[in-house]
Amino acid sequence: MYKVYGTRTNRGNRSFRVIWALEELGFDYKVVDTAPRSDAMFAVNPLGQAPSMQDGDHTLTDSLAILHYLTGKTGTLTHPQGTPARALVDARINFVLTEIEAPIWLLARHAFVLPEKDRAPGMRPIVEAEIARSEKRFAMLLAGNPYFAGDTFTIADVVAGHCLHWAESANIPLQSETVQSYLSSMRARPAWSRALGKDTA
Ligand SMILES: N[C@@H](CCC(=O)N[C@@H](CS)C(=O)NCC(=O)O)C(=O)O
Repeated sequence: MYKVYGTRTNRGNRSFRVIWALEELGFDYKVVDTAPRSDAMFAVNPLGQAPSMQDGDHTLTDSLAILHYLTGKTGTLTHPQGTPARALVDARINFVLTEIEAPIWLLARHAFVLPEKDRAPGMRPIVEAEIARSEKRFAMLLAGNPYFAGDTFTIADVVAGHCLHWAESANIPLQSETVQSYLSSMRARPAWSRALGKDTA
């Protein structure tokens, strides 16, 4: 059984990506409720960051590395290395991490992660403008498809669904109807509800 160190909340915490993917893949797992930067988190991740995951004697860190590890077990939710389909999944993930996650993380760092003395004021309008721009580009890449990387659900959707939801949780309103409707379809997935510990519809 996999042990995820993090929390089931999807209000930003990246452990939700791992839990959601575990639910999509139908793996047995348990969540060990562990706060970032707690002693318990430092015990399983030298950076003290969530998430971390144990598979037997092995401890894995970084949400994306863990997603790739899990998909490597089944060959599902992504495509084989060395194929154009895989390159598309990876490109979409990189887009989300650099153009959506990075600005939201910057806002979070200067709101509550960094020590108060290191926080810069005035981040919110800058970040909102960045996200507005990224949303337009997201909608353009989605191009009317139900999924972000090709015609099936992949870990690119796990990362995208989580980050878009995170934006809303951080009170960054999503302005694109296309993006809103994509996010609704991700939230409607039974595995999303199960990942939150809710009954499935
Ligand atoms: N690239 C890492 C980032 C992990 C990360 O920054 N996690 C946040 C919680 S979502 C955290 O633990 N922050 C506390 C800190 O950086 O000190 C990943 O994707 O797992």
